[in-house]
Amino acid sequence: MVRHMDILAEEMLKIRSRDPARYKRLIQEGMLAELGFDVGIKTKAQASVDEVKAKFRPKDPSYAAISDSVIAGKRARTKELVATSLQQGKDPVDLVTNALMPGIQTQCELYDLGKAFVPEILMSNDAMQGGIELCQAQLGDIPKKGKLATFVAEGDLHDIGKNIVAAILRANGFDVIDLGRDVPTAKVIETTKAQGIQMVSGSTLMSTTKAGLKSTAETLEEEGLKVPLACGGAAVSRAFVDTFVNSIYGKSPLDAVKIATEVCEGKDWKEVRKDLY
Ligand code: B12
Repeated sequence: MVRHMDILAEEMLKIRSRDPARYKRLIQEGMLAELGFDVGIKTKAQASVDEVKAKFRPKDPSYAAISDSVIAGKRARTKELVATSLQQGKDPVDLVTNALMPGIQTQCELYDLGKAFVPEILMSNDAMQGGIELCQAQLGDIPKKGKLATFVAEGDLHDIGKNIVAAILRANGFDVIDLGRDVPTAKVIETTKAQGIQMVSGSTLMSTTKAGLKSTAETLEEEGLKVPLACGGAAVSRAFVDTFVNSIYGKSPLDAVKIATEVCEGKDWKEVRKDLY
């Protein structure tokens, strides 16, 4: 029995360095907590609402007010606060990343802990989108660095992260066609051909829908389009993405920007992996 636990602990340590998101999820699902290990991560029962809020709360008071307003799901108030910050000269990309995103991250973690519910998530998402729209409008028409498509894998309705990635890519000068969520591979291929897409960004949050990213990357390759797939989202790990061709793993929206920049400069997926991993 002890031997088995040792093997499990060793395996968990490997997962922790290779794929922290999966490690955290396994812990949250209680696998080790049930065995009584001190894993250094609070379980669902332990983390309080205040602790979760404190974890993501921006230090800048005006950013904290925006984040709080997103958590409260107040679209009009969020827009008002974002408009004031923009008038005061705050950078729109910084506002998306460091004021709006912490709000939705807090709400998502609270939901995961059973301390927020579906309507609250959707209202927070709506409030965040209101703020994002103002930030995008402020950026105006900047010369485009390349043409991209974003989508969420077939069967998956989680689109909050994909929306953030699309917003950050646009804010960094890319022309982005957003195909939405629950998108079949065939739709991605069709758009890529018809619109002259240079890179596709795919997201997924469920283990059951990860295969959609693999099939999309492989089909893009089989069709000879030379269009790589940047892959991300909480269910996706680098270890998984490295099992198929024509794909590059990224963790954050800024990774998506780095990948898109290299691809639109003419690098292929193998070169981008070498540069960014
Ligand atoms: C919000 C949420 C929902 C909302 C979704 C609303 C919406 N419009 O998106 C609602 C309530 C509808 C929902 C429904 C369900 N959900 Co849900 N949901 C979540 C929750 C709490 C947060 C997800 C989220 O938005 N995170 C925040 C965003 C910002 O993070 P993100 O998407 O990962 O994106 C970031 C990065 O990954 C990165 N990124 C994203 N894409 C890309 C792409 C590239 C190229 C790069 C570089 C980076 C990148 O940038 C983003 C910003 O930092 C998670 C739990 C959690 N805490 O993660 C569960 C979770 C994802 N849901 C889960 C499940 C099971 C479901 C349901 C099946 C529940 C049910 N039984 O009905 C349904 C799914 C229905 C379906 N067919 O899709 C599971 C999935 C388990 C698994 N691993 O398979 C989770 C993990 C909860 C859990 N612990 O069990 N859910």
